Amino acid sequence: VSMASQIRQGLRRNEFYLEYQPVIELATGRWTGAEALLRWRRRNGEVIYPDVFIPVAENSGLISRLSEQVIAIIEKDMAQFLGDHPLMMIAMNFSASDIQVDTTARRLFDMIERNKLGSGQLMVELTERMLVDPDKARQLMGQLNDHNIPVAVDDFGTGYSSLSYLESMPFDCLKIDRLFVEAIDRQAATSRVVLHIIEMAAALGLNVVAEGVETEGQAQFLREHGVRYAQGWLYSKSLRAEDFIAGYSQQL
Ligand code: G
Ligand code: G
Ligand code: MN
Ligand code: NA
Repeated sequence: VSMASQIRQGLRRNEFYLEYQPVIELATGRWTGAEALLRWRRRNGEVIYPDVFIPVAENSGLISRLSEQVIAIIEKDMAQFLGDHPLMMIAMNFSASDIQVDTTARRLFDMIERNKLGSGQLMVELTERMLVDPDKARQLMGQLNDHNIPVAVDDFGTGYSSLSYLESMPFDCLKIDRLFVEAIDRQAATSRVVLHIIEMAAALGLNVVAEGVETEGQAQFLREHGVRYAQGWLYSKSLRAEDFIAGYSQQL
């Protein structure tokens, strides 16, 4: 049986769910929101990660159904929580196809409207590598901006974007890939690259989230250089919705 038909079956059986990795403010350690990360638990108990099934879904025309599921799950898990906590923000990952056709974006607009969520309570992440069609990307980002949905460039540093290219895209936020965070305090040359990324983001007026923060040393370095937000195992791994909400209440 092909993985594509297993994904179809998984969709029918509601085997997909989301985990939420807290995003924290580096200055205070307070949770400001989360990134939603898709998971697939098959009947046999096996958990499959998006690195495995997203590419298959992309290549078999199933990705928009998965993105639709993601929006439906965020609504079920988080609409109430977001309504009660108007400063909280949940980020979802778009795939390359979600840029080509605006179906996913429109479902997101409907969900936000239906739940009367505030400006900036949902964010969309696009990876650098998806930006191969700048006109399409700019068009989608314009639509998202019109609906008060901030857009983050994800995995920043792993693609080929130049400063001028980034500047031509209406991003609100830049997520520093964890490969760069890992190198802080270990590899002098890569640490310097992180500093360039931070400076560039500041010049463009972008919020910065550092990903994959695992040590207090990394957090210290990022704080000292003006990075405001972070996610990573130092703070929390990704959590089931109920654990995220319980954890949030505890840290207040
Ligand atoms: O947590 P982790 O191993 O699952 O995430 C692996 C990668 O999969 C991340 O880089 C993330 O961008 C991607 N990913 C996670 N959830 C989703 C999703 O809902 N949709 C898409 N397109 N990608 C996702
Ligand atoms: O969208 P994206 O590529 O950024 O998804 C985040 C990925 O990073 C997920 O696979 C998540 O499980 C993983 N991750 C989150 N925090 C950490 C961390 O502190 N260290 C490492 N090595 N991986 C992390
Ligand atoms: Mn992401
Ligand atoms: Na990332």
